[in-house]
Amino acid sequence: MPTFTRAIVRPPGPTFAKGLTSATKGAPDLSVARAQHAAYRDALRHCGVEVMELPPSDAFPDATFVEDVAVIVDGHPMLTRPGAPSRRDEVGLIRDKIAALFERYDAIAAPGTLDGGDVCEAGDRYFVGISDRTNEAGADQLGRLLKSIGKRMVKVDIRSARGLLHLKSAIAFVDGVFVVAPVARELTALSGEPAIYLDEDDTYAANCVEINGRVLVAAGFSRVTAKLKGRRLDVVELEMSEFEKMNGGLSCLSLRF
Ligand code: CIR
Repeated sequence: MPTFTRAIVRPPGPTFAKGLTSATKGAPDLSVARAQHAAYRDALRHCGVEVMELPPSDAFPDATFVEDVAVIVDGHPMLTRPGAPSRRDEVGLIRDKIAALFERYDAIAAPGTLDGGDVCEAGDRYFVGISDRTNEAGADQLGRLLKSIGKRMVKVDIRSARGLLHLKSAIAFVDGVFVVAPVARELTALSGEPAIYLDEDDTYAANCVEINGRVLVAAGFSRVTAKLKGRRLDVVELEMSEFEKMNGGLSCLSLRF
């Protein structure tokens, strides 16, 4: 696992409830979402990360999910081209920040589409979901960047996995093993990989994040917490209810590098 020193975040904006979602858990409460986001930022700091906060967006309800608009591999940023048309121009909100932080950056070009939520780093391999949001052309463009810096891409077609938005909606890579929700169990790209398997009811918690020796995980999933603690991991639980209502996982609220 790389050491992370910084993270970019964007608190939810006033139109947050108008974002894309297939969840049936009701409308999110903006003030609760903001409080949950503040606790998330505190947790990042607790992991030793400097938090860089971008302003909330009025125009883009899903812009709080910053992970989807850029992928940073070993200091090499790649702006994405989100698969959802309503999110495509969110990239423009982060370009200046990336340009200010890095000497150069790449960008996914049409007809490629790629959401950062489909990119799961696992050491020198990057598992990239081919989904309704990320297409082959987008994955191939990221694959070329990865190859140029000695990393390998493993494509994972998740289009047959029912109800899965992104690859990382169902898997994470923590402590050198995959955390896998049942919906991802049959994905052939993952067969033979060491894994912690979760129960169906714990699917949402599969999207956990390891940062500098700690693991951030959604609160309310005691079986998952116990499995991670069983590996002697320092687990930090975070309330995520309002983001879950918008299909957002824990990882998508930050860009870590
Ligand atoms: C969307 O549908 O794009 C947002 N409502 C949720 C994006 C969540 N992103 C992620 O899991 N990486």
